[in-house]
Amino acid sequence: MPQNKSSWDHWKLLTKNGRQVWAFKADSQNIDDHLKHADNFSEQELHAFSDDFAYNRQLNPTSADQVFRDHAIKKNGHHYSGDIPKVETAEEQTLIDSLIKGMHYFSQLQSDEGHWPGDYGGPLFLLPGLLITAYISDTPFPKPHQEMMQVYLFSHQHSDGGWGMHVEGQPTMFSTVMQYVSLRLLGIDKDDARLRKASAWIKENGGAASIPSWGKFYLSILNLYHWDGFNSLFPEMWLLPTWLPVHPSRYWCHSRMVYLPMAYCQSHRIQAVEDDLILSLRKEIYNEDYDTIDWEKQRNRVCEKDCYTKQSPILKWMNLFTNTFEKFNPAWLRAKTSAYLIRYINAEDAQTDYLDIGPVSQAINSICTWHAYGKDSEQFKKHVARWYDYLWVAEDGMKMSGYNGSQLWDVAFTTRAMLESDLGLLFPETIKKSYQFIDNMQILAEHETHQEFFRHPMIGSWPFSTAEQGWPVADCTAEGISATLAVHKTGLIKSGISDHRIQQAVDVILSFQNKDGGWPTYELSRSPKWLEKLNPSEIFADIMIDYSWTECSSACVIALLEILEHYPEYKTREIPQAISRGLQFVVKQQNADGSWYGGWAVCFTYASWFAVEALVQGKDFIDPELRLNCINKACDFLLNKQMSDGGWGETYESCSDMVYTQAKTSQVVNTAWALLALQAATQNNKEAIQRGINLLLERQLDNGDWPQENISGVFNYNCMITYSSYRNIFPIWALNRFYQHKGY
Ligand code: LAN
Repeated sequence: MPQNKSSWDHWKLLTKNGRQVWAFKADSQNIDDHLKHADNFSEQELHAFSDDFAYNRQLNPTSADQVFRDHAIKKNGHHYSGDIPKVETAEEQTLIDSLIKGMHYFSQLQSDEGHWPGDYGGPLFLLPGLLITAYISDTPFPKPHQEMMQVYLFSHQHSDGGWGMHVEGQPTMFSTVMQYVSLRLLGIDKDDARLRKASAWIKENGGAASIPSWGKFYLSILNLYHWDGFNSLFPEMWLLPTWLPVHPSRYWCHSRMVYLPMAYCQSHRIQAVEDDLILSLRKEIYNEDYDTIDWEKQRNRVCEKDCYTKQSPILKWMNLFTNTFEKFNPAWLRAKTSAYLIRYINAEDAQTDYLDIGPVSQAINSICTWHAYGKDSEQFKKHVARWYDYLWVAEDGMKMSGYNGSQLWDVAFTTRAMLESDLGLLFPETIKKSYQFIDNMQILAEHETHQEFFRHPMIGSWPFSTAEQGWPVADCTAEGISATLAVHKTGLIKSGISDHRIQQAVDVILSFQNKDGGWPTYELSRSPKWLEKLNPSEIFADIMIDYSWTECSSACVIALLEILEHYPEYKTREIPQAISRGLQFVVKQQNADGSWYGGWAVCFTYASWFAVEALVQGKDFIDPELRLNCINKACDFLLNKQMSDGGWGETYESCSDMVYTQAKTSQVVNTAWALLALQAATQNNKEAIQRGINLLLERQLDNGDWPQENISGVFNYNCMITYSSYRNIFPIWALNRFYQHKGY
């Protein structure tokens, strides 16, 4: 329910071509001027934040993006005045009314440039990274921002004093120490009751010495851990020949781009100046006397609440070597390494206009740039300007987003969901704006340094967020194509994305297919799977190389199938071959129980939907018996998991435990995925489908929205991320499919 409070109105989201920045007391739409009134506040106004943004994580730790949504409805809200098709049966009329209400509500949230801004929070280790960066570089955020960050950090504290790795997770050492330190950097007194509880949690669970490696890194930067306690990343590895499977250019791009600036920081042993706060913190988070800690002994210590991926014996051997090397490393070699690292960091900054690939590297690249060029340098200032692209205001306070947004992804899905039936055409302006946005987000040029710094060719691709962020993603390219074709099919648009550009996108998709037939996320798998044995993170799994995934593969297969239909003359040999190999990969990924594991959302219902959709549409490219068998098994699996109220519901534990984990109550997003799969399978499951549809209809709110339930997204098995638009997109899609199939 809307619970708008007066200080919510002090914050306003400004957007420009997909860029999103929250401004304090903005009086214009000028995004470059968003800090104009950041100093214009009274103490009273700041204090009101903690009342107005009061948040009860017991009710649901995943926030519902109410601030943005309330503002958008206030600004754009209007009654639906278009047609409402009149039909004979009451059931069908109810369905149509619900769909129109759902699409009308969601259309009002669309930005002028055509995307759906939204909360992309969830992980709790991101904001601390940025606050540590702000502290060491002495570049504090304006007071109103700081106050809102405090609100957020306290909003997600558990009653035992700790914090989880993500908003729904159980407390861990990594997260609890990170939030504790952040709150202290934000000026909260150590005797604050909430912080005393947190400090007690830390000490009871072994103290900060047992923080996992990423925490050791951040604490070392703050001069709260000794660099000797951090297993060396062996920065010199970057100078080894690139054909070696361990060369970092072969890592998954997210790991590569995080370990790159981390290696720079380690190579210089960057650390904050020892001030009173640091000295005091050393007493607050350790059980031991800080000065007596034997740091080398701490390197492999990990609090058991945090440990998700155990260090392998090979990694331990390798650490022995790299830590020893670190002691004897000649200065000239270090200087050469460091020069290479900063050159690479500069290239990534230039290629992404300082957004960098994600929130972790954005903050750490900022530290490197500050260290290399100083606080007054242009490079550092450009970094600081981009900090704000990663901040988001919701009813739980100000958080750091998991990316600079999910812009392209949400627009592509929404377009496809709405155009699943011709009811979507009742919203031509929404579709046109979406198309315009998709048009603007396609990546049309290569960077000068793309080859030198290991980038996959990307002309014609689509990114997950915005073109200026500029990292192409395989399945985002697929969704970009599918959405474009869906719009072209309607005849609504006369000119825009040309055949040539679509074919360029197809070429990119073809170039992304792995040897195993599947599709990865951003780049081909560049090393064998055994490299995973060197995963040093302790808290994430499968981060070392870019693997093939069921969802990414299915999305690419589906896009290629659609291309065959629209462009039957294009690449007549390669496309069918790629499709068959892709489908074989998908078949291989199926579990014995008929499900597929989802790597990027919760979880088995998500991936099973993608896989079933690909298998259904790919009927001419796979053995019919095999295909039918896989689809039937998948449907049996899904039917088996249907809950008594007709819905489906999984929790995030499905992702981390890799076992289907039933939620206490059904979830609209899981229900929609299961329904999309079952309906695509055109099986005789009418009754089950009808019960699921009824649940979606019942759960819809009066204003056309659906409630925000459990967190939907995930990465690296163990960290969850919010997709606030999923609660609208997928119910609309599933209902629209029901209408299209005349399922009533
Ligand atoms: C994303 C978001 C989108 C997601 C899909 C397109 C949905 C997926 O099908 C492929 C993988 C991809 C692109 C993806 C990869 C991992 C990301 C980038 C994220 C989940 C968003 C945030 C996450 C990133 C790794 C978070 C930063 C944290 C670190 C541990 C570096």
